[in-house]
Amino acid sequence: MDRDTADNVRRLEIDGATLLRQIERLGEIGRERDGGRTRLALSDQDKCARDQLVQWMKELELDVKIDPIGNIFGILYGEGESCADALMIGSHIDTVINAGPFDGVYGALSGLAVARAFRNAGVRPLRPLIVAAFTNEEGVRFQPDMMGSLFFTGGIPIDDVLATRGIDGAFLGEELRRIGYKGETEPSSLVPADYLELHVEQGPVLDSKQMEIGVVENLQGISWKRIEISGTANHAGTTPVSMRRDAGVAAARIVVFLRELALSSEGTRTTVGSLRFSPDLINVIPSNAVLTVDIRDPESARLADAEKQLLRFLEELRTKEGVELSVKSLARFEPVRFDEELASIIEDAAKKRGYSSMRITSGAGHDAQMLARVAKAAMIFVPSRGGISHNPAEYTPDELLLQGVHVLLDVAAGRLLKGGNKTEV
Ligand code: HGY
Ligand code: MN
Ligand code: MN
Repeated sequence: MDRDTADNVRRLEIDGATLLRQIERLGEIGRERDGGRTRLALSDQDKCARDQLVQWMKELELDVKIDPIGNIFGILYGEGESCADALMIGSHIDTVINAGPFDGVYGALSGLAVARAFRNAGVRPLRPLIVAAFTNEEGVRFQPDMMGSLFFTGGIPIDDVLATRGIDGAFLGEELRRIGYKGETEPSSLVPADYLELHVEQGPVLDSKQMEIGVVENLQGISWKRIEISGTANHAGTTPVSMRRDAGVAAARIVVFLRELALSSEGTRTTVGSLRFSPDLINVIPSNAVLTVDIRDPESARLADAEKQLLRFLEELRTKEGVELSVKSLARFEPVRFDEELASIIEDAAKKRGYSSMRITSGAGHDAQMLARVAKAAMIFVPSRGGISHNPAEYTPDELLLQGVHVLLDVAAGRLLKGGNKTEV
């Protein structure tokens, strides 16, 4: 490594105070009364956070680009203008309802912190650094999740995206135009060589093992479905069980079936997060029930088997309860393995900083799983206290947040100034 590079690398420092302040500032947008925040994709609150992120990107004189689904990119150019050999550091700033402060935001703002380290040190990278915030990672208003990065990597056509109808009846394309984030930038012009994403683990593994850094090797497969059950409304008092076509009981049997499936499996996780009856009245047998199913497994075959078991169960239910059922797939992503070279560079960087680290599977979905389709992609985790996330109680101490971004800086500096990692540069 030549002397100049070594000097450049030594001059790069994360401005931790600004990063923590920006995380706090975004956490104020969409505040709920009990401490959480809600910024559903393409909502007014999401727009507010987007505007704030774009302003911070402009303060760093990054070249801000918006693509047709509203993905936001801030570019710190290298020696050339082409992004073909760029390093992208990204995540998301949309949230679930009543979310914690770190999910997504931590990774997007840490990318900004790396760009700030270069700006503050007056160091120009050899290759461009692109900071990205992807649209609709959560997928709770518009399905599927990771929609922005799925579009960016060619996994869903723009017409399908724009025509997507949300759970509130809004059309994605109209919402994108309403908040002023329907951009023109051609995604293919920004596809990077490498992609890094820093994220809180959102699960209990690192915290329970007192590990400081998670080197994410793989990410489990995801299957989302919506099931609609049609029965017959009838009087709660007069109708004998034998005459009932009870959509409510059918839905409840599905919930219990999925729990039993998870308990009897080696690693499948199942969740019914949303369940609605109608007419939803105390003395009327439900004529209709709509529920969502979230099935996850790191093993592709086991995930497919779980889906088959569910469909078989639904067939039996149709006869047993005399109800009609329709099933709509909302998301289906195979398990993903991340780039081993980048993972070992992350591991080295953690070790050289003296941080404890372990290899880990991501239980949550992330934009990195989509970027892995087009670039060398890897993720760095920091612990979530008690494994809590998608909950206002989501918490990671400042010191651990800063350790994560230091590892990110070291790996990024290595990729942007040479081919190795910061400590080898
Ligand atoms: O569902 C997920 O894992 C992510 O939060 N979108
Ligand atoms: Mn996330
Ligand atoms: Mn999330």
